[in-house]
Order: sequence, then structure tokens, then C-alpha cells
Amino acid sequence: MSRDRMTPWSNRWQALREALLEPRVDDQTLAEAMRAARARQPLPVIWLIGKTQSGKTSIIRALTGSPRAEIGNGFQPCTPTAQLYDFPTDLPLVRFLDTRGLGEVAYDPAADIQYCESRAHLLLAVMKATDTRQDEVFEVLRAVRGRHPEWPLVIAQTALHEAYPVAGSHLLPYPFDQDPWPSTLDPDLARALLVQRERAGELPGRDPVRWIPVDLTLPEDGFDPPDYGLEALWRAIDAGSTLHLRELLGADPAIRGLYAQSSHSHIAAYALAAAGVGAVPLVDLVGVPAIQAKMLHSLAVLHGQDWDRRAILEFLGLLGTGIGVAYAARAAGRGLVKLIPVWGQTIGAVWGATASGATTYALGKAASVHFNRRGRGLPSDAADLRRAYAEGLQRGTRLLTDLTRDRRG
Ligand SMILES: Nc1nc2c(ncn2[C@@H]2O[C@H](COP(=O)(O)OP(=O)(O)OP(=O)(O)O)[C@@H](O)[C@H]2O)c(=O)[nH]1
Ligand SMILES: [Mg+2]
Repeated sequence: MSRDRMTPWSNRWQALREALLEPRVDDQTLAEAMRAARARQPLPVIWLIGKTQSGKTSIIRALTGSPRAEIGNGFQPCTPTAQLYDFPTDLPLVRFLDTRGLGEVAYDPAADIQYCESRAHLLLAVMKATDTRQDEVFEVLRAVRGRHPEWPLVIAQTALHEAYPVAGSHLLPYPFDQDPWPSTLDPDLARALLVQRERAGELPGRDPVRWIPVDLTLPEDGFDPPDYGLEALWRAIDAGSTLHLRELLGADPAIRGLYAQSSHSHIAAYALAAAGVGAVPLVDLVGVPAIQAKMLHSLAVLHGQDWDRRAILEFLGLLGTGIGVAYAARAAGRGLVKLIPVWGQTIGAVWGATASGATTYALGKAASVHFNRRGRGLPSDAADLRRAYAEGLQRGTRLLTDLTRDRRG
């Protein structure tokens, strides 16, 4: 175990203060350390398998909220038959692997399986609901799940409206999570969806296949809502994997309401880097406090806030009061660390990588609340920061426990 992981919390607070006020790590070293931490913990991979024009890119757009053009430009070649898109581009949290040319040329998934072999995963098959010729896709799924029965499989049935009568509209509320489907569902559409499922036959694998009808249109197409079925797709993804992808990407409405998605993904990326301390020499050298200091700085920039000595001291003062650090410093010497309310709460519950990551996550969430309020000209107070920190610690612990375990496993 690295020295950093055993540092008492009161010393960590002191170290954070120093890293903020007297930084000793230059930006370039820090950037390299972040890259090293990331390389150590490969990104979770969502593998999209579907014929050309089946709607793969549309699904990436809907899951990440990125514009199509940005995804198109962000694709990088990966294997001879797949390209990848890392999201977010600057500090990626997840990797989408997109198969190419399926249905047009003979596709051999061997190289893509091999690429995915050691990475945490989700298989996301994509097929147009009205396209009955999916044998080749099913064959690939059989091969992949035969080799990896543990990989969860979600099959999205896309472009539903192509089966609608002229001027038809989406049935609301979304009916496909009811069993049986309601009688108001268009019979042609219901038939198309069921035929496709029957043709799949028995697909191997540990968990049942999750079939999710979606229609991910553009606003100008005039369908309401444009992301029909997205909620169900997220539920299936989260039920199938332990990666908490929705939360990780900040696509959870609970998170969207509180923080801008961009600051959320920054926080998650820095938390993951902090969780890598103890695993990579360069990251160890830089240490958790430097990563946290860099995160706070970049959050201030994202929120358009000053981050000079005065602003830093103000934030530390409020946060310290909020989470009881002043008390911690006094109590630590007498062996009363367990009584520290929030800052020390992780001590019996989690340790090591998760604790470093979770406290970084919590710190980022508290800072977001602080910057948010200041940005709106409102006072930021210790009680708010304490709440944000406590909630962040809880969410961060859950997020990172599963993520770092999955990545090791
Ligand atoms: N209405 C509707 N259109 C969709 C849906 N998914 C995709 N499309 C449309 O179908 C076309 C192809 O979608 P893409 O998302 O680019 O499909 P793809 O699988 O990435 O295609 P390639 O990259 O060419 O293999 C686009 O015109 C999309 O707007 C959907 O769920 N509903
Ligand atoms: Mg595409």
C-alpha cells in the first residue's frame, strides 16, 4: 500500500491546502500522470454491433449528448473492422467501439473480440425494427456471447416510426416496459418487433437478452419525444452492467439538474485518476492532493470563476467548516479521528483506491455547488458544501467501488 493511502485525513487536508496555495507539480507532469492513471485503468467499453445505417451513431449521440458531427470527427481507427469514440474527448470516461461494414462485407469478429477481451464491457446490438435480415448480426452475437457469456447484451430495435402508418406518432407513455404490451400498440409495429426477436432464436449468455425498442430522431423530424425509449435503454444498460454508466456520464437527470454535465465528467475523470494513485509510479509521485488541486482549478475555469489565493482560501474556509476539518485537526492527535463527521466517514467503510477517488469526487461536487452559487451572485455557505460533499462521498464510493473492481476483474 502506498504511503499516500495511509496518510491520516487531517494531513491530507493540509496537503490539499498546500497543493492549492503552493503547487509543486507542474501542469505537464500532472497531465502525464493523468494519462498514466488512465492507461492503468482501461476505459469501460460499450461495443456497438449492428449493420451499416442501423442507428449506432444515433445511439452514441443520445447516450452522450454529443452532436453527431463531433462523434464523426472523434472516431479513431481501432481494429481493421472497428473504430472507437472516447467520451468526453479531453478526459474520457467511456469508450464506444463501433463495428464497421457489418452487412456489407464478410465480418469476422475475432479481432474485435480480442481487443475487448480484457476490458469491462457491454454489448449493445443495434437493428432497425423493420429490417428483418439480421442473421449476420445474430451470428456475430452468438460467437461473441459464446466466448463471453458474462458480457451483458442489450439489443436496441431502432427507427420504430418506419413501421408506423402515415402521420403516425409515438405511443405514450412508452409502452414496451408493460407486459403484455397494451392493445393500443400498432399491430404492425408489434409484429415487426416480435418477428425480429423470434428470429434471434436462443442466444447464448448468462443473463437474458434485454430488447429495447427506441426511436432516436432529430428534433426536425417532428416526433415527440425525439429520444423515444432512451430512458428504457438507460435502465437496461444499468441493469445489465455494474458500471453505473449513466451516473458516470452525468446523464442521470438527478445529476443533470444539479451540475453541468461537463463539470460532472471532469469530476469523474479526476476521481478516477485519484483512484489510480498507488498503482502507477508517476501518479504516486504526483499524489492525490495535486490531482484534486488541478480538478478544482479546472472547475473554477469551467464555471468562469476566479481562482486566486483569496478565492481558494474562501472555499477552503467554507468547506473546512462544513465538513468539520478544523475539528479533525485538533482531534486527530488524540486518536479521535472516527468522530470527525464527514471527512473521515470513509475510514471504516472503504479504503485505498476507492477512498482516494471518492473523496476527490466529493470535493469536486462541493466545489461545483460553490462555483455555481457564486456564479449566480449568491453566497455559498458551509451547510450547502457539507451536504454536497456528503452526497458526493456516498455516490462517489458506489461509483468507484464497482468501476475499479470491474476494471481489475
Ligand atoms: N427515426 C430514426 N432514425 C434513426 C434512428 N436511428 C438512426 N436513425 C437514422 O438512420 C440513419 C443512420 O443512422 P446512424 O446512427 O448514422 O447509423 P449507423 O449505424 O451509425 O450508420 P453507419 O455509421 O453508416 O454504419 C440516420 O439518418 C439516422 O438519423 C432511430 O432510432 N430513429
Ligand atoms: Mg455511424
